[in-house]
Amino acid sequence: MYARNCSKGSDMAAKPPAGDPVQDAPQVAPPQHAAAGLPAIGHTLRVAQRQMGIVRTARTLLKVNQKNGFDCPGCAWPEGDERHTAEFCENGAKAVAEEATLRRVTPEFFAAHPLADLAARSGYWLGQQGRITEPVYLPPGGDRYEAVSWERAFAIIAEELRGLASPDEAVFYTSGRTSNEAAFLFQLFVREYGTNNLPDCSNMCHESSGSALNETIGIGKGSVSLEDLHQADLIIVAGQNPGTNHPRMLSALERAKSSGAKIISVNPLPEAGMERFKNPQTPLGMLKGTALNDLFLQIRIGGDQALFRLLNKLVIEAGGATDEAFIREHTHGYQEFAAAAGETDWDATLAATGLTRPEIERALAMVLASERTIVCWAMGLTQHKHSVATIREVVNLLLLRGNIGRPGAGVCPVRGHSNVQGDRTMGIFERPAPAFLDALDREFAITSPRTHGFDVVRSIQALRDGEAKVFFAMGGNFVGATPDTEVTEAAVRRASLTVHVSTKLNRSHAVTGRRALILPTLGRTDKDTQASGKQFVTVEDSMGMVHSSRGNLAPAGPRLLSEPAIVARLARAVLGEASKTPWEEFERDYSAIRDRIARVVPGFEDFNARVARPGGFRLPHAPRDERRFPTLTGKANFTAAPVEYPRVPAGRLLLQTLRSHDQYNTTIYGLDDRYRGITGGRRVVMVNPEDAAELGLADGAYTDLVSEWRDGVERRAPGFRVVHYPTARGCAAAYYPETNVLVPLDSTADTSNTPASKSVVIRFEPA
Ligand SMILES: Nc1nc2c(c(=O)[nH]1)N[C@H]1C(S)=C(S)[C@@H](COP(=O)(O)OP(=O)(O)OC[C@H]3O[C@@H](n4cnc5c(=O)[nH]c(N)nc54)[C@H](O)[C@@H]3O)O[C@H]1N2
Ligand SMILES: Nc1nc2c(c(=O)[nH]1)N[C@H]1C(S)=C(S)[C@@H](COP(=O)(O)OP(=O)(O)OC[C@H]3O[C@@H](n4cnc5c(=O)[nH]c(N)nc54)[C@H](O)[C@@H]3O)O[C@H]1N2
Ligand SMILES: [Mo]
Repeated sequence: MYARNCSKGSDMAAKPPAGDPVQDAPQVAPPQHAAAGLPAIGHTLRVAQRQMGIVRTARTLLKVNQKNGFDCPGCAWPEGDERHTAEFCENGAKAVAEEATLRRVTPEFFAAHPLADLAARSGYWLGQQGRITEPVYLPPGGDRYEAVSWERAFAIIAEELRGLASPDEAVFYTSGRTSNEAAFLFQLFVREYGTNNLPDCSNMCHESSGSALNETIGIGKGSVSLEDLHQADLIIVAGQNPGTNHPRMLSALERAKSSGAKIISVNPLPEAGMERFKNPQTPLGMLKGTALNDLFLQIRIGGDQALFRLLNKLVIEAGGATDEAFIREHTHGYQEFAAAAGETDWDATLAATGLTRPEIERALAMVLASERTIVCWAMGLTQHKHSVATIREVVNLLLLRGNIGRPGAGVCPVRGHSNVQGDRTMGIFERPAPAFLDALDREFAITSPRTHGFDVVRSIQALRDGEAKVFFAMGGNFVGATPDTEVTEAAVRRASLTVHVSTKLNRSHAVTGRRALILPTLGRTDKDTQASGKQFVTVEDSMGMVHSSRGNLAPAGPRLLSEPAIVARLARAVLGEASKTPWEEFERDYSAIRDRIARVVPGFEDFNARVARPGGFRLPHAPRDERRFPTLTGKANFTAAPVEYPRVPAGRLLLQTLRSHDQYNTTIYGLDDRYRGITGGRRVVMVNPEDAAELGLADGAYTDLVSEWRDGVERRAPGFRVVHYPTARGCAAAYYPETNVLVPLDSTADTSNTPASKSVVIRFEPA
């Protein structure tokens, strides 16, 4: 079979569509070797003032991550116990500015911009239009959205949901900004309605971490706190770009270094933040900065399982280097693992890493010199076919030397969206644990469905195949963030109804079912007042700390509803009198929701009282707290999977799709990627100069990227500027979401089913 798939959607177009003033014309300078510092502050204030003006900028930025303020809608990195006046980073400030912008998208805007116009715009342009102020509806056959009342909007959804042959024909997606309160109500409503079809952004993000950690240590969350990072001897940062995506993490790494920690970073790219950090909180930091990396391992994409296996083999062979008491008392499967590690073929495995033996030996020496080791990771480890096996191999390394469940040591998957971890804790999951459903059923006298629901990839397949007909999104940008853009967009267009609860416009609003609704909602920075008075919500950070968040700005418009209010009203419209759940009370007073969470979700006992304490509270974590491992064996499990790595045919490179410095996932803040030296455009492909020479790709040349997959379908992203860049040999890098069109829907990680968006085999064709 051979088919040609040339992208037409605006997010993928080679040139901006006619009428879209955003010009993509990348300029290239050498990459930088330090992150943050003065330029970051200037940049922050410029971006913030452009969106919010001076007064609002000051009022807003001073409240970010304060104990009486709101949780930054940027990343999920935790706040320390002592807070600075400015407890935010450049990219957190951009996330805040995007939300607290003074620009507005009103019903008049929709009257002036028919759907076809929205569909022709870039994601950047859509996001720049501002906050959505009123619910709008696209009727069947309509050419544009029109204003609609909330009552009518909920009635339309109820009519569609009630008309389905089965509740399993509806899909309810969640992005990771949703608060604990909203998430808990959302999953309750969806289960009362009758389905577990609760896919979320986590399916595309840290699902591989959850799968690997659940199996090996018995809980799918990280085991370290900020204090642990400060106390570590060795921190390995693998597959993560904290300078851009978790800038506040650099302060923690700096502090660890000042107490003597060593840092190894494992990455195909030399990311500026890991090279040198100029701490904006200290004068000396601003001037000189701190070099963070002690060792940079420039791994080949997908070579991490091989690297960690080689390290493990060497640790075992070193003799006396393993923590025998810990292994005996707390682990299972050591003998099998040691045997498998012993048999590892050195040359083939080393080739997969792209590293040299001396480099591995330097890393080994650092591992052996460390009594307290932490491994941090993000998307560079989770978005490959063999991601779950890779993360299990990371766990093996930590188990060998007893580096879990003691201070300064452990696993640290660094989460993305600010409440993605909390949403999962609240039950946003297509494969919920029976114990969770039992507790939910007991509390609300309902019968939750027990069959597993659809994750993100299965949801797209179900929409494509007509198995699912209604698509409802609690935030996010489903068609922008998911793989195989053309397949996904066609799938979503088959729906009878698409609904988006959103703060701002994005591509998903332009790709609709037969009917569509946009429901505008409050963001983190907005004041939330309900019948019982001013409300706050709660979130859980990447390290299991739960704390409150309260916005202080006048909402973007008088007709916005909060997410809990939207779910409560939707539930009443859909479930009617049959539901005995007190939805009205939940909308009136969120502490009533928290009382229920306290009775359903373990670790939230006495929730309202404990979250009232400044800084909040830490959720229990058996491996960290008591070296107890609630796995199937009752011990921490060594696992001995065969070593895998991507095979790339001659003349092809392995493409990773990643973030620039000026974006938050599909929200594009600007066209620059400052640390990588790229400005004014996003359609670039970074290629090692030696590979480029072999492939005849001159710096500055324009090329189409064509992905090759076993289904024989040719996926093409046209018009990328070649940038010679110091990435590992055999590897290439380009930005997401422009390159999502290249990621095949069926190319996913084993077990976790996460799209393999960091392992795309591509060839180049002159544009
Ligand atoms: N400003 C900002 N902050 C964000 C986000 C944002 O878009 N903008 N997104 C948020 C979200 S949802 C998430 S999940 C996180 C994402 O945070 P990251 O995971 O840091 O994001 P990516 O840009 O995808 O970067 C992946 C990193 O892994 C490296 N990498 C790629 N392939 C491999 C590999 O095979 N092996 C190794 N060892 N490394 C590899 C890349 O070179 C890059 O440095 O950030 C969160 N924070
Ligand atoms: N190729 C490729 N694809 C990827 C990735 C990759 O690295 N490469 N990364 C994946 C990852 S890690 C993730 S997490 C996903 C992200 O997937 P999503 O979470 O679906 O995408 P976002 O771009 O974060 O969603 C942005 C939209 O959320 C809405 N929004 C913002 N704040 C709020 C709020 O407070 N409430 C509500 N209701 N809506 C709000 C706005 O309308 C905004 O346009 O993308 C994944 N896709
Ligand atoms: Mo993410």
